[in-house]
Amino acid sequence: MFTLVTKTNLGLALLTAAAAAALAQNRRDPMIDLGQVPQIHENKEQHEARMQWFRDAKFGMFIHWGPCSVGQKEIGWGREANRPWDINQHGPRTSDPVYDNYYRQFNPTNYNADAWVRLAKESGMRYMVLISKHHDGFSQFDSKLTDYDIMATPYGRDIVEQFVEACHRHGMRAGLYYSTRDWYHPDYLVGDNSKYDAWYRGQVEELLSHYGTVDLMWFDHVGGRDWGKWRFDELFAMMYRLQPGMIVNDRAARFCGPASPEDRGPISAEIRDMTQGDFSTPEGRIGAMDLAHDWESCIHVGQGWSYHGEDGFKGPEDCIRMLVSCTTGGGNLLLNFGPRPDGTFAGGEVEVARAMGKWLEQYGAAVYATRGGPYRNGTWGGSCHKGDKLFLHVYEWPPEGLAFDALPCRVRSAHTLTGAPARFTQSDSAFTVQVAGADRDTPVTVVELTVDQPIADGLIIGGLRSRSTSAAE
Ligand code: FHN
Repeated sequence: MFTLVTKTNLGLALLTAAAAAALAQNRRDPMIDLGQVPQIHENKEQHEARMQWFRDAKFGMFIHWGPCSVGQKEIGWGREANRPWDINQHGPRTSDPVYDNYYRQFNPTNYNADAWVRLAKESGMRYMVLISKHHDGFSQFDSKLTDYDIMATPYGRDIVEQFVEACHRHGMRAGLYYSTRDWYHPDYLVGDNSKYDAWYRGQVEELLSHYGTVDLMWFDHVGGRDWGKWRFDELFAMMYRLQPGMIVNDRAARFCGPASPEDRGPISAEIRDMTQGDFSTPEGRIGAMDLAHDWESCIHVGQGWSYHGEDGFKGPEDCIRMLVSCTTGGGNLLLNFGPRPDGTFAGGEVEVARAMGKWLEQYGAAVYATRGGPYRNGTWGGSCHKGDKLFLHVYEWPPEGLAFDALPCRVRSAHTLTGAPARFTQSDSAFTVQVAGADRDTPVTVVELTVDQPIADGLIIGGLRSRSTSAAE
């Protein structure tokens, strides 16, 4: 993230600095001087460098796993009790004795972090994000700040440590998910929340101190609406001190926002912008095409985020098209797997992983390290580019072929990535392309155009027109 400080912003910042000081009086420690945290005021070049791997990676594995898998209950949300919606519910919590005691049965003796990372690599994934603590409050790592953690289970070994170390061994980017929302912790949102706020930041500090390099932090909402209940300045300053190159999603402060008159807003534009993180996180859907801001769609393969048995998985072709739609729209796909209680993946998930890996072996050159556009993506497919190559990913072919707005460059040649000819016409007003029926592929036909000059990053020039009417060359 980087912010251009204009006169207006500066004035606002000065005005709210007084508010910041006043607020800090309510809390033990003075506000952190975020001007001393380079990542928060990095320039465009520094930001581009920090985001490079993420933008090139395109495809990651999300993993929702915990003792809830023992009962096939949805992680966090599977607690039957008075689900403690965290907003304005500061009263006694009703916990679910069954859900909250699954940890006593949790013994994933078949958990093999190296096997997980190998499967992710086989599927063409370039990063992984593992749940370290979900809303249910259970810590999948050896935390000195709670007894409700993996060390209290029959398994008794640090899941997160094994995961991060396996990522390092296999050259896989390691991400950790952490839910600030905590429906188990007795101090959560109680009073000024200062006890819980310090506790959860202590856990994040454990995660970012004990396991070596963490490439990505994936937060998942806070509760309540009162920005004054949280010290995000302390959180981000600590994170970047421990992991200078790490990137952060947009949910560290998500759900903060006034819901009652006494709720305070962000004490400065700087804090508000900082907590927006480095990428947005459309969930359960393909993000809208956006080449100006980084984004990542998170979507589960199974019936829910965590394990719900051996059926009900999305098919490989749908998942391949999801990856293509994210890539051509300028974003990433974080595809979620929910391991069984024993630490293995269900067959339906392994099938998707292997099929996507096979597809990427053939077409990965048209995905990895590309940038979205220039044609607006849609139900037809989408486009992306890299150097002098422009790739058209086509889901559906009208019989007469495809017609697009004119390109800002000349096409030198065109063929499918399976080596078949692609016939095209180009004029100052249109570009058309056609591939013979027998040469089309499912779930995507990928056409590679060689152009006489690179397509500018961020350029969108409209998209598919009506069906092609011109005779293709
Ligand atoms: O409530 C969670 C949900 O369980 C899951 O972890 C997703 C993943 O993006 N995040 C929250 C819903 O937005």
